[in-house]
Amino acid sequence: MSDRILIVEDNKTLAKLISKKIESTLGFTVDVAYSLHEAKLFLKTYSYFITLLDINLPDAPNGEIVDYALERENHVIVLSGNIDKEFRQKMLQKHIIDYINKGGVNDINYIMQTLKRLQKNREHTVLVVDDSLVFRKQLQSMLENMFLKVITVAHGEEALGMLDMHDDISLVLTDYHMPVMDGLELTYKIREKFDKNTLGVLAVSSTKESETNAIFLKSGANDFIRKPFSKEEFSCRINNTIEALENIQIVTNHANRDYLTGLYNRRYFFDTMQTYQAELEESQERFAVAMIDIDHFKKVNDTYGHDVGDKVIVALADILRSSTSHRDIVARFGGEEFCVVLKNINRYSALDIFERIRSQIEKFSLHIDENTYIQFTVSIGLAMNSEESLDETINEADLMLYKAKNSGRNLVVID
Ligand code: GH3
Ligand code: MG
Ligand code: MG
Repeated sequence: MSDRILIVEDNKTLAKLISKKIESTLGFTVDVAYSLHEAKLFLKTYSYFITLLDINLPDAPNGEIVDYALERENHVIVLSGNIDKEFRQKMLQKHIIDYINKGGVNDINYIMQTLKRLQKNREHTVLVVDDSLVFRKQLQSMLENMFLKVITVAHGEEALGMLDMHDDISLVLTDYHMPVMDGLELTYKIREKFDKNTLGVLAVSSTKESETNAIFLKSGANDFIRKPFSKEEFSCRINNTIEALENIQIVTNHANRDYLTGLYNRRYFFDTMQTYQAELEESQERFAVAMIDIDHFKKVNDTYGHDVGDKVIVALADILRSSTSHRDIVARFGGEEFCVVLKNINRYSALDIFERIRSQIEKFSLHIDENTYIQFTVSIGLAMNSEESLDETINEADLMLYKAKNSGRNLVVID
């Protein structure tokens, strides 16, 4: 995907202002053209993430640039000083992403927000559920123009199947009237499995059914859109819902993760272990708990300073993360102490894995500057879960860690 943006705008001061802002805050490479003629040269040379197009140019006074860019499959945002309603509607009927007024400080901020939104949309997938092929295609095309990834299905049953198969779907956009399972029933079913903060549901209903919208919201939809809708309302509602989900994710991350390393914190560790242990009740699956502590860490701080000490902690976190699977749990309990749970594993393999981690850390050296490389070691106390409680297993691992420290450090000890 291209990371270039083209601005076509004959007001040089404005063009430079927008271009500077985009380059400094969003990191895109920006090309600026002052006329249709120049724009054509750029469009022939590069492919663009977005083109920002002024519709009144010296050699193209009536938006000719918009058609030219759209014909070549560019993503277009129109910049306009023209507030004529009819003209605006005419432009919005074309396959453009947005129609933005320009000139004011707020307008420039809006452009930046829009670009940021579109950039992040590339990470989201929307599941479109509609029994009408025509409507499905139309929604798909609008969403794809907003840089969202799209999966389409024709009814509710199929939608539930898709949600089971794809764990990267952010938003379900569902029609109300559908055969087999309608939008409401689908929303109920989705909410039995996925909560509102991790998977958004947007319902599309028609204007005639105003009470349906309330029922949709009560059954767990995040928002609804009434048919017929304008392209602008559609994209605002989609973007708002996705943005709300992202914000919840940010807050949740702050609450669950350790600020320095990005690893889970102690609180989240116990939360997620509770869920895991509930899942385990029936199965014979065993897990290993390791308490890991850096050896003589105080010396690192005393010799090189607290900042370097922090870098060592981060480096260790990275090693632990990269040498375990995404199903395992790696948490920072505090200070220079970490707890790692390996799921679905036996005693022999657990010991093998932690022995390898210990030895990898021993060989690792952290580059601080030209003359400074830091090496460090860890002691690891390991315990397998048994009939006992999680607390007891952790205590056992702690005891083994104590033994490792007393037996000379840089060791893995198992009960
Ligand atoms: P041992 O081998 O017995 O574990 O010795 P140690 O020096 O690693 O253990 P001790 O518990 O005596 O010291 C731990 C030190 O870790 C003391 C504390 O200042 C430092 N520390 C705790 N949290 C942080 C942190 O977030 N950053 C840095 N840089 N240091 C920290
Ligand atoms: Mg102009
Ligand atoms: Mg220590």
